[in-house]
Amino acid sequence: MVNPYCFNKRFFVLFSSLEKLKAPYYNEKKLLLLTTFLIFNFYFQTQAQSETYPWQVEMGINAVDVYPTGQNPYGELFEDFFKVDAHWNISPFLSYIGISNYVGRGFSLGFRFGFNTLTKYGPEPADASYFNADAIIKYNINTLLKWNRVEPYLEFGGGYSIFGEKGDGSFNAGAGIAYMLGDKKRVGLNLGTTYKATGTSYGIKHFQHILGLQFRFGEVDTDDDGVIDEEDQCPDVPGLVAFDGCPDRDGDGIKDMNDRCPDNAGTQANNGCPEMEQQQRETLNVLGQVLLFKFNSYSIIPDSIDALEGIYEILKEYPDAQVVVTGHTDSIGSAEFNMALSEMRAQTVVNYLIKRGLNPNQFTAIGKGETEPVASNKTEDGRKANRRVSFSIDQ
Ligand SMILES: [Ca+2]
Ligand SMILES: [Ca+2]
Repeated sequence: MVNPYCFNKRFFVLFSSLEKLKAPYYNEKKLLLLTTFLIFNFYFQTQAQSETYPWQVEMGINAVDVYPTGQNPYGELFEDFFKVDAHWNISPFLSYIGISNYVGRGFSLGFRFGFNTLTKYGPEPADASYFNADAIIKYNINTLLKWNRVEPYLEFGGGYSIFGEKGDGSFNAGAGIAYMLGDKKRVGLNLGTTYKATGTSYGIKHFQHILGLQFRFGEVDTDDDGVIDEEDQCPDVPGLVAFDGCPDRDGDGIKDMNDRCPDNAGTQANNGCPEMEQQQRETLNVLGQVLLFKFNSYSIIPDSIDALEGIYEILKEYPDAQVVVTGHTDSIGSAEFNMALSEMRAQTVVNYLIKRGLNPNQFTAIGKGETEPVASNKTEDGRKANRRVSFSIDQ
């Protein structure tokens, strides 16, 4: 609950200082001009920093009270502020409308228009129409408080009010509180009051209270992916709701930023890169088996290009795999010669794959010479099986 006494006292101090501020150069029109200038200057200098919903329209009812304004013949500032029945002119239907735009750092700029029918000036009966148009600079205190639904605010600005036939500019200062509803907090209930200090002798100082609904909209979604910028971790790249607006190009359930192979569907365990199936590992080794080199040479015979292409086709799908290519020979010739030869043959295969465009950092070429036979070197078939290149994949 707001303690009316504290509320009154605090605002009395605020408005008293405003009055003092104005006293030496009591020229409302200049002040109004200055305020308007400051608002627009501020508007164009402020870098627009989007809140979730930068636009707001509001509408509701207003009440005008000329009594607690410190203006003769009425009461002192804030005197009988809550004497609703006796002093307030409440317009019981839609009687004000406003629009504002968030410009950053808690500030919004806007306009508010209202009308009313006045039946009393304080205790005195009256019969006058009322109209107001105000330019507002609003500061949402919740920018500092970070409360969930309650948004207290302060506002300042300038405006023009017409009482019956007479109109006058005013310097305005107000405060209020909004209570935001729903999951998205796009709709709020607003209760506020504004003191309008008119300047000239025929102007009438007054308070205008408002009670209305606010509707917020205009959320920015730069990449148009349905996740607004405010909640979008990748605001400039279309993405998925499940990944806070970040993309998963290969659709493997691992978002691109965490995916070491963003264009190849993979597994979580392999950081988004595909895992090579056992069958493909075996195929690689079968192809390594049919690779033929010239006798005592590391040059591949042209007939083996198909096998090399087969190896390339498999490995290009696994840009993240570490591949150890091992050359082997049969036992004909010296062990040292075979060791060197096998390593060069492995390197020949790696060179081919790199030339085809695979990543050099994926490959290691080693030679095992005749040390790891898979068949007997005593038969031609056995020796043929031993002359091979094998592949070991580490992911
Ligand atoms: Ca977005
Ligand atoms: Ca992915």
